[in-house]
Amino acid sequence: MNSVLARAMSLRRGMFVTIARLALALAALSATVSANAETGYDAWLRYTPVEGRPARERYSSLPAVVVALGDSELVAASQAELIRGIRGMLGRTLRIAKDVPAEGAIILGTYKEVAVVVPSLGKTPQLPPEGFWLKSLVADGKSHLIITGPTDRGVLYGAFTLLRMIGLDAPITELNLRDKPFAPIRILNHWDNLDGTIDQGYAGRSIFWENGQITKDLDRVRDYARLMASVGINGCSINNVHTDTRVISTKLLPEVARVADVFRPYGISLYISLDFASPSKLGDLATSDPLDPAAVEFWKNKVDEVYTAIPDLGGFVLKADSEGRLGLSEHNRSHTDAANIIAKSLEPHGGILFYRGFDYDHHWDSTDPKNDFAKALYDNFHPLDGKFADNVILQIKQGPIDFQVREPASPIFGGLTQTNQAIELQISQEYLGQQRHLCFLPPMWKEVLDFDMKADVETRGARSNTPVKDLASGITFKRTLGGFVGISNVGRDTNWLGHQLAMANLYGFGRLAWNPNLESKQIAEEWTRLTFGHDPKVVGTIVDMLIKSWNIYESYTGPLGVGTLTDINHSHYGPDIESAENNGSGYGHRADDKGIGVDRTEKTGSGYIGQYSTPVARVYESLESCPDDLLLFMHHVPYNHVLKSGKTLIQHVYDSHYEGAREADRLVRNWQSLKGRIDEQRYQEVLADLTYQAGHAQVWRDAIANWFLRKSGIADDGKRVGNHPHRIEAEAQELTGYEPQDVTPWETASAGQAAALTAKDGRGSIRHKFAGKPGWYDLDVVYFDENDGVSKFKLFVGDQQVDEWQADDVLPHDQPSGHTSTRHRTPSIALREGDVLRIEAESDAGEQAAVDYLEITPAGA
Ligand code: GCW
Repeated sequence: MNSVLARAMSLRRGMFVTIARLALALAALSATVSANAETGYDAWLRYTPVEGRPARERYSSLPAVVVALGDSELVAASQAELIRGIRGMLGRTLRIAKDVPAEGAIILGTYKEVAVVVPSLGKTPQLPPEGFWLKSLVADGKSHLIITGPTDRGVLYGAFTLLRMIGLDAPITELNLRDKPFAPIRILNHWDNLDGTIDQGYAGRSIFWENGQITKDLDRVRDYARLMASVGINGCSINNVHTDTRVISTKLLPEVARVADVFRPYGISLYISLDFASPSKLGDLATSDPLDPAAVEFWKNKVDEVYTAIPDLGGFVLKADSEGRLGLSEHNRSHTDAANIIAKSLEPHGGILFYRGFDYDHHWDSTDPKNDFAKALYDNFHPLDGKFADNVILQIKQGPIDFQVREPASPIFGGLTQTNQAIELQISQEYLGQQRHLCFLPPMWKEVLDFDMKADVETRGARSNTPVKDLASGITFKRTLGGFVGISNVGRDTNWLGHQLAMANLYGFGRLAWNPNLESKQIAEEWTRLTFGHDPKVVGTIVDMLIKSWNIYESYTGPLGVGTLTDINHSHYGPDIESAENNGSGYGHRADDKGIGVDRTEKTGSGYIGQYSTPVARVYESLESCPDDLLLFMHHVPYNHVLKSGKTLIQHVYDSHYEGAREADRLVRNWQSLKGRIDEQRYQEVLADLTYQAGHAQVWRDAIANWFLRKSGIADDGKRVGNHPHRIEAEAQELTGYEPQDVTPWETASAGQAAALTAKDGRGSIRHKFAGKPGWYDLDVVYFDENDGVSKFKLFVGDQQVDEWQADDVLPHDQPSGHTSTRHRTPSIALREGDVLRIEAESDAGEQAAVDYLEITPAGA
């Protein structure tokens, strides 16, 4: 951008020429900015011109000068961001002044700094350190806009808020806006490995790591820091909790410090995930026993060394003794022993230890109904309440299992009165469609955040009102630390998360961490306006799609709190209904031929419900009062149990799955109604994602509906399940080079089988003779796009080739399954009775160009 300006300047031929050139240069600049923006890279910080927006004139009074007081890097970053944002949105380049000029200015600085230069500022509002105050003020006849707060972080959040207001067409005259974060902890965790891969990453490789090193070019990290800061996130861990010990090695620390340098101007404190076994693995000690004096010494020295490299490190994240991690139990020590030793070393540096509360030693045992994975966290940590050091935060997933499509709020939130806690929300859509399915998460998060645990009912009786957001933020029991941790999986894909619309979750997490009282709809609307502009049709359509999307995803996956019903042992992506049964994973649903669901009652089940306060437990314990959407989480019920809707459980499963798949289809059409109203690149990308989702929603629907039909033996009243009149099973057609093959698990392929190309030369065909009436038809080919090769398909009607495509997606499996099943649609082909439809395919590597079925439906039906 500077070079554009410089070139414009060098062409100076008198003042007017210069101005004209500059205007051109700026126009070119904003054109480049918006052209870049439409890849999704700029996310909600696009800063596109307000030109043509009704509110444009609102901003004409904005001062032309900006002053950054003091020497804080954060205030300087705020100034740079304001210049950038205002240039983008208003086409004006603010003048930088060192001191308050002889005209009105935007003045950036902390309370103290501003009071010195604008004595008439008067009494400043009482705000926590990271709060801010945007104040229009006339002093000595000059109209200033003051962006201030108790600390420079507050100033930064104030600057981003002002930019957001302009982006949203909000008025900014006569401002007197004060705001403050709900909680001090608002951080993101990344599960990035040092080799550049990401645990549960779906959008390319790590932005932080490559080949065991921090990436050379940190520009992307800087832009990520801007995105985080713009929604008030103040900390970020950059390596997987399944840690590579080297992250704190003497050799790597200077590298890690580079990331802290990039984060610093944006108020993001760096956090590092630790390996509990570092004393032995890195320090060559005989033991990592947390009470062994040598291990204690190791941690002290190591933590001092880390702080020498990164003096403002936020602290550490530790996952010990969980999911097979080496931990304290092998030394016969408790969680507090482990946490407190490290916390003690952190204390002199003001550092915090996040101790992950997840998955402890409760292995599913079908012979012991009391042994319930969902109970593990409470059982392990409730007895330790009050024993953790003051700088330890117990980091608790929103529900007691593991980010399933619907879970109740984890009871431990209400069970700790003397321990710092933070709620962990997963932005990564691990069990929620892996950023291939649209699933806007704030509505789900809000259900948990707003859930009243009635945690102080013992002391306050019926007046108890303790929503999870208050408990997790430390408000209820007056803890100084607490708040929100988001698991994020941004990668190097241009649009960060792989799906353009998934960025709404990152935005939503930040906004809710700042203020969990915001409504999901407001968040969706803000995000949509900032990301796609203000066309009412665009805003209305996208907001509606976002708000419905979680329920849509839920309705074609796991119903009524039963779990997502995905493959729990590997990819966590497509359907695999029995994967969690009989293997100790603890995520299962205990289905038999009479009913389904886990009995977690106190009376006859695992007793999990008893971990809630009495009034909450009472609601869950009784079948009558337990909300239907969590029914199968709390109870084992027969298939013919009648729900509050009046439907039987089994009919609800059938209906909701058909409705969900239909809604997924509707999402495509909603999106298509926006053609021409948003830029082509993002339009096409989202269209491709939604089209895929609609196909995969059918795979889910059929898998679950068919599985329940077989298990329960109860037919669908609507006669849809197991009944597909338009479907042509590939394995039953005339095959050349192809052979019928069983698909595992059976429910993930139509009729349990596919046709797989087994011929040695890798070529084959599938033929079908069309017997319908002449007309226009859409032809769907449902095939398996594995991650181990790129097979090729050609479609013929008679001798005429009508389509071709490649199976070049990278879906998470190397076999035909519910993860790889995908659909190709050839729209509107003219068919006549007797036509021979032929798929000619070439297999590649291990991918056998397997086809599940063809479906011929009247065009556009
Ligand atoms: O859901 C599981 C994920 C793991 C993750 C674990 C955790 C980093 O499948 O990839 O490990 O949760 O939260 O620690």
